Amino acid sequence: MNDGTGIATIPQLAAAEKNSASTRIASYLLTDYLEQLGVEVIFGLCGHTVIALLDALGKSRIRFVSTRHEQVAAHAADGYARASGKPGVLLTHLGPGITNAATGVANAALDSIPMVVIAGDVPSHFFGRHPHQEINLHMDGDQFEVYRPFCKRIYRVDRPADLPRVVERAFHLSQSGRPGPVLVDVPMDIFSADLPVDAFQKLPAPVARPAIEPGAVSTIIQALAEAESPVIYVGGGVLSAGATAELARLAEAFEIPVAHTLMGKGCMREDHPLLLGMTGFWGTPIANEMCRTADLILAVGTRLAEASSSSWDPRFTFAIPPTRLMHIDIDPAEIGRNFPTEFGVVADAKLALGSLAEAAKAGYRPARGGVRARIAAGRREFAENWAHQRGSDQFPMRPERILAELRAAVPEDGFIVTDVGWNKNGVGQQFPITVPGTFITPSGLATMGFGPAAVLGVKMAQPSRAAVALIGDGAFGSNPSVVATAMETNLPVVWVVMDNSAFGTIAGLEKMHYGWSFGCLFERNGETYTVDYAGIARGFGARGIAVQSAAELGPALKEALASSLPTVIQVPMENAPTPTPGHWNINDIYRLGS
Ligand SMILES: Cc1ncc(C[n+]2csc(CCOP(=O)(O)OP(=O)(O)O)c2C)c(N)n1
Repeated sequence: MNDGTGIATIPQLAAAEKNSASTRIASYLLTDYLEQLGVEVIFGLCGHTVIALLDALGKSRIRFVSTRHEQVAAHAADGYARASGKPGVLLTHLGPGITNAATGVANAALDSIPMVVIAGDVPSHFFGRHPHQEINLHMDGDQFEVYRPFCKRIYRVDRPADLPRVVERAFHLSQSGRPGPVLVDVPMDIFSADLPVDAFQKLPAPVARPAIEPGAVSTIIQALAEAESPVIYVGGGVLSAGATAELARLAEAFEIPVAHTLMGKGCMREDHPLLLGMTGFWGTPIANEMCRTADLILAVGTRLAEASSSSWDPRFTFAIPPTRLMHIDIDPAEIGRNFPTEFGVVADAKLALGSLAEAAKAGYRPARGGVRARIAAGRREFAENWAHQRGSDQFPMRPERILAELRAAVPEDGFIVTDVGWNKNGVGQQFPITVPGTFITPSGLATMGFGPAAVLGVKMAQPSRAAVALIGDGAFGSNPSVVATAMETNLPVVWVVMDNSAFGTIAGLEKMHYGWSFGCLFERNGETYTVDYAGIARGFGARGIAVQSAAELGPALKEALASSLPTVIQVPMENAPTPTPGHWNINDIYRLGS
């Protein structure tokens, strides 16, 4: 086994290794390792760079959900992560595969969703020769850079021996601290390389979440006890940390109203008397007002981002200062970014709220007797604006009636997955959520196309619970192939398509500022162009129901939820805007010219 020098050559070593029973092809070892990590499902789309891994997956216990577009796979992995609490795993081909998936991965990143993306890449021995489908305009084998702005970490695996370490790091990082996606970019030859059978040994370490120190608890408790009109302001971090019970205990102990962001919806039962509702542009007047006039805000697990903060304009949602801000977040980068912050704590929301609630038990009881009545009156007054619409027989339907029918039909623990448009804004503002985690929405990136696909992952994670995607026709039309995937995977999800023959929200915005909706309406030869979405569903072999009157929606929903087949319910809807009690600075920017 040598070339006469007595030293084995590299090909000889490789051949010897291949023959040895102590090595195995990397893709099979990787699959075993993923099983060991508890991965049950991988969403993705094939390509020549990943079939070595597909072969291994096909022979494993892991389910592979093959979608017809990588963005769908990424959103489905995202939905799976949100509904299961485990990282979503996505598999993509190189070049157009990884770029197609980018939107879905970025969407997960901006909502702090744990995800591991495994992408095939060109063979490493062809680096420099610009092989087929390689992204290389700045560097050879450079596709992983496309993910740099939104992934927590991007890895390109340059040697087979690095694969186990990189995969372990990816699962560790995606879930630790502030969760998010991590990319593992694998030149395809590495999937087929030999590795020692025990190469994948190291498991991600169990990590204790950062707690709040006693001194910080005292500081916050004292401030809350002394404040006259404090508000607890809650973001998605509270839900992802599973801290809703601790939140309620703290709020109740001190009789403090709770307002929330879009991602924070569900942090308290909608009928909790201390719940103000959502803030911001599409929020509620009482939430905006009590936040704006609070003397102290304790923000937890939120970025204090633009949409929920009325573009940080002090006239609408937050006037900080004079309001004092204390902020608890898992990510130090979030503290102090958007407002002057009196006190910041980097901690897990569950541990922090738990410690605060515990300390509050012992403490002093402020007399904030009028708070509940004021909240109830504020919520009632706003809801009166659309109360009559909830029973409206108008057809095309009023969106409020669609929400009312949906709430009546979907069990409390069922999932409502939205997209962007009236569905997201209206549900955030008007739809009662009582079970934490049942409202799933694309917040940070606000990606049209999320809802129809994410619902697949949600249902996969929680098959025994109802999963309904409430989406616009713009979103559904952008990738109806989700129905094929639901059929292939036997996922009886329900899509309720709010059909206004338009990218309605933007159509309304343009109309308001420019008097028309050029470029936002679905038209053919100057006439409204309507699509038979229910018929499309039937074409995929699924059920399609085209609702012909408002009265038909309730029964259609019941039928769909009872069915073992996926169902598209097409609901003609008036393009009525969602009320906007807050502010969005874009409205100060548009200028009508000639
Ligand atoms: C991928 C993507 N492209 C564009 C937008 C901008 N956008 C925000 S809302 C919206 C309209 C969505 O239309 P539809 O799904 O029909 O819902 P509707 O607004 O009519 O309720 C668009 C295009 C976006 N958020 N995401």
